[in-house]
Amino acid sequence: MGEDSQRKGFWGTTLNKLKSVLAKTKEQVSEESVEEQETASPVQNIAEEPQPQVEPLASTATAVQTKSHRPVDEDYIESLEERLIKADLGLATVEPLVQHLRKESRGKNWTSENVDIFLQKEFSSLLSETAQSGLSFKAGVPNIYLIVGVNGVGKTTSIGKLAFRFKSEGKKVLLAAGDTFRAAAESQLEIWSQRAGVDIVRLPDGADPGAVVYQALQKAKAEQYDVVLVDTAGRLHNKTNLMAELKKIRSVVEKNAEGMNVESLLVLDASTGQNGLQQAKVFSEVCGLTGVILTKLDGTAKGGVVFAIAKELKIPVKLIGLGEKMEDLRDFDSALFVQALF
Ligand SMILES: Nc1nc2c(ncn2[C@@H]2O[C@H](COP(=O)(O)OP(=O)(O)OP(=O)(O)O)[C@@H](O)[C@H]2O)c(=O)[nH]1
Ligand SMILES: [Mg+2]
Repeated sequence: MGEDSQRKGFWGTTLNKLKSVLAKTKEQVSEESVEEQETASPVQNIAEEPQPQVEPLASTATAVQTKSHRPVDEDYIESLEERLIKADLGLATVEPLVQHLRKESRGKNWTSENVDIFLQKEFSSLLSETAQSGLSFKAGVPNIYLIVGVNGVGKTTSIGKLAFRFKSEGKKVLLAAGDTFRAAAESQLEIWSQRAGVDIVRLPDGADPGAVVYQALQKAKAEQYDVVLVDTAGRLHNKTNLMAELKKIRSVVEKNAEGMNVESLLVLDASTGQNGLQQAKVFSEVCGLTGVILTKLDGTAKGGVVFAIAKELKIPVKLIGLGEKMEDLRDFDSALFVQALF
């Protein structure tokens, strides 16, 4: 089976999974939202406004499809608007989209099928606001990928997956254990380095992450590594400490990566909801993000926040995580992503 058909197979499965969530009662969905809130970290609470209840994006399309002969009147548009907001797209994205729909459909006897086509076009054009590309890579110099994000989103796992991918492509890969806040985090990265068969720079527990990154960059230059993947903490004692630490890591990279290719990638859990936009804003100020890795799309993934991130911050999604295993990483394909919503 070719890569392409494998991906289509995946999206088909994902879509079915998303649709099956529709069968859940509203109560179940509410319970999950409460659980998510309870486990939120201090940084995940960056957004102070109340978050709308999250619903799978596919429910929007399915709801539209089941009423396929319904005329598009004001009631219809209002209920669609509500669903889009619940699907994590965010008010700032939904309002202009719905206004555009009103304008386009006026006097044309549209049915919900026309709306489907309209939405597909709109979603595709939202994602095209950022140039869609995979990770950048420059041959002959170390390529530094700084991996950031709040705790538990999948940073360390994504590094393991990336290490495996680069290694399979024949690249010389080094991991930097920059999450020195928890000893377990470094051990977790060490396990990934063994699984992927790549090297790691790790300093004694509690070391300065800036020193880890410095040492990794020196080693990468001296020993001609192609790739350095830098793990970072997702949680410190508080948000200010975390941001100060990331700033420091970033400045160590800037001072020591002359001529190298550097990317700062934000890892986002697909089910985070609109809070993901706030996370992207905060991390973008500190680390100048070049892309997003959207993880956990294998679950009852929503992921609608990527539209808001593309629209407001112009940061592209570059990779997606589809599970916990080494090979569960794919390049983001906006056409397939939009298709999977329908
Ligand atoms: N289903 C699924 N699980 C994932 C994916 N990516 C990561 N996980 C799981 O999410 C959990 C957290 O992953 P980590 O990689 O430890 O997350 P982290 O961001 O490094 O967390 P901290 O180091 O605590 O900040 C683990 O149980 C992973 O196996 C994914 O794409 N799909
Ligand atoms: Mg980690």
